[in-house]
Amino acid sequence: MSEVVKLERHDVVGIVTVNSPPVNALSAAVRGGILECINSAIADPEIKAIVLTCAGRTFIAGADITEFGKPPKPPGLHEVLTVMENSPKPIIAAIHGTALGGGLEVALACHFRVATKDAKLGLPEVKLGLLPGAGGTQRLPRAVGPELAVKMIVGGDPISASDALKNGLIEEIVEGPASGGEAFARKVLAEKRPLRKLRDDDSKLAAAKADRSIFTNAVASMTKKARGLEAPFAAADAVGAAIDLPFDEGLKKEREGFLKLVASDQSKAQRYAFFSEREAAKIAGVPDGTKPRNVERVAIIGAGTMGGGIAMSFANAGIPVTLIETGEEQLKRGMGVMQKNYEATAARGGIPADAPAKRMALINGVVGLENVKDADLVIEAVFETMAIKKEVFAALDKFAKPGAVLASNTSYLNIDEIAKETKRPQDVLGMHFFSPANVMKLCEIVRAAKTAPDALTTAVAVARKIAKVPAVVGVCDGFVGNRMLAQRGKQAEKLLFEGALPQQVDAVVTKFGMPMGPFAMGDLAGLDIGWRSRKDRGIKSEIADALCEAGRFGQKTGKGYYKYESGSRSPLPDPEVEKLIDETLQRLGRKRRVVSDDEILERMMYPMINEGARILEEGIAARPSDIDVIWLYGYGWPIYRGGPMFYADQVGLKHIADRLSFYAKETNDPSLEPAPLLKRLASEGKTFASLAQTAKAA
Ligand code: 3H9
Repeated sequence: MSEVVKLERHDVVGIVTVNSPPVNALSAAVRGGILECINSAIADPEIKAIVLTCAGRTFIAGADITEFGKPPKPPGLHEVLTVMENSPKPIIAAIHGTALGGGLEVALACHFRVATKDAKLGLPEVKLGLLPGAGGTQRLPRAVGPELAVKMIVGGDPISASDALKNGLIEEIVEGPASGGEAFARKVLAEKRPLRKLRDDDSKLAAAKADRSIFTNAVASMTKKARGLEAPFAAADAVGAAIDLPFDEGLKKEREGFLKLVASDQSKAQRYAFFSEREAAKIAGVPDGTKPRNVERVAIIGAGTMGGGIAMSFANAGIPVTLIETGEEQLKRGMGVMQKNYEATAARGGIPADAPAKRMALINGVVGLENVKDADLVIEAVFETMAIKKEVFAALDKFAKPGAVLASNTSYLNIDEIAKETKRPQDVLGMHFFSPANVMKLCEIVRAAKTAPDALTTAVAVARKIAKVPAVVGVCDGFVGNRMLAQRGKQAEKLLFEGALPQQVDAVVTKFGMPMGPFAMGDLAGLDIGWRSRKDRGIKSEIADALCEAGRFGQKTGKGYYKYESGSRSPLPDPEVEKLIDETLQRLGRKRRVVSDDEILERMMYPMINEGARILEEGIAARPSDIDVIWLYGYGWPIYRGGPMFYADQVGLKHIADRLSFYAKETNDPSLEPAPLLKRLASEGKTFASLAQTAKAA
């Protein structure tokens, strides 16, 4: 008898229930249990119809990802699905929560599907660098037509139960999964409905068979943003096979594609990212089960770009916030920017037409810090200077209710120092959002020396609630992400002095898969900010200074490291910049040399990895995977490369340490010498990942 799947009989209906927490993934035990129970139900003469349902929070959420890369254990999912589809008795999948990946493929092999109204159905395999490998690419197009199938399989996003009903993926929306499934089974028996095997039903493929552009157009639109990724294209090919080939041949094609992807470096990186993201939500050093504080009311201070973006993140998640400014004027401006932003998104079709009004109604703009008094969580997003932050926190200490979590959105200032302004440092921490805060998923949660464990779990829980990916970091200048980025920036600038051009450096970085290179990013952020701060600190950076002196502040002035045509954000290489670099180098008595793309890549990536090693050594990040999560979700690191520390392990730490030593000498820059941790791991032939394993074993 299976431990995780049970068969019960309710007179003529056999109820097969999967109970394998947390998400009923299709482990070998679950596959074996389903097969055993379905076979028993088929053999039981009393049973006339079978319902497949799940206990716990969700229907089957997919294959058990932890089994990938290990020797396969019988029975295979195909074998189970073949028995189910060929069952002489109707099988009804009764879905609640999420039917994802292999879970939806199980449901597609059933003859009928019903779901609760909040259920979500999807084939998200591409997000793990895979394609559906248990018939999903062949059965889903037959269930919903190739256009929607391409959207779901190549894009990877699930659809709601109501969309599933509209498109023929389910037959009914039910109240409870088991009871609804059972009632539906009785209806099937009473009406003597013929068993619907999707494999034999090509009716929804006819249009695309006659006009293949239906399929190719859908693929073109879904792969527009798939730069560098293998899986979406392979998944599209497999759906194409559903249109072009008989079912069994299509299945074979799908299988080949799946096996190739599951062994690919990209999928390994994407699976690593999946688990890293979940690992990051577990806070090192905080006891399991530390309950977050209750957060019902949230206040945000500052309606500028960051504060507004953060407020929008809450409103997007349906959570009301109070947005506080110092004056009516600033508040009006901030509210106007958010309104416009929402309207532009709605005009593009990104959100429904009524969403701007609904979301703005959740943002209550007020003037005066005393309005924080009811908030359980306050997020400060005012001007980035210590004196102002201190003033705000001193006021918060006066007005905020006891036990409220007080968070600063600072991107580099010392939270310990900010916390000292209050008599409750245990409630103070950082919640560092990334710009644009309503879009970027990362939230660095900064743990100060006295931050209480439950204040930390509160910040992590809230971040997850508003669909952010939290990663806990310690206090240091720039925290994890910006501290590493600073190393890249320093090298980028040095490369210009040695002979590279902005467009050459940026091209190497974007070819690697980053959304933008350092110079295009500088132009976007505005070069005048750094210029002003250098002047304040008496620092010089000859090329950047020369650009600013020539009025080139970046995109906002139509020229910076690049030039921009009016109304366009596309950077165009500018011969004037090359001339300006040449003149600066001549003035400094330097000669340009040819810098290879390989050198650029190494000097962009390895110093950041080196800084990552220092960050780990200092305990600023608890795990290499936390650093990777920060880069994946805050800086657009390509998911198929897993993150900088994962990438370093792939390249080999010895190679990286050797190259850093080489550049340290070659460019006379001792800061490039490999960090002690990197040196040690390299000499022991180990990886960064080995640190996480050692920590787990301890
Ligand atoms: C596939 O199906 C391939 C097939 O086509 C072909 C086969 C031949 N496996 O996210 P949560 C763990 S590919 C193993 O925090 P939520 C997760 O690590 C798969 N473990 O919960 C975490 O563990 P821990 C296609 C899994 O409520 C715990 O469950 N399916 C799996 O926020 C809770 O997860 C997918 O890609 C898994 N499949 O969200 C769906 N899924 O507590 C992947 C989760 O130790 N899963 N875990 O950290 C999800 O999207 C979300 O987990 C889900 C729940 C929406 C289900």
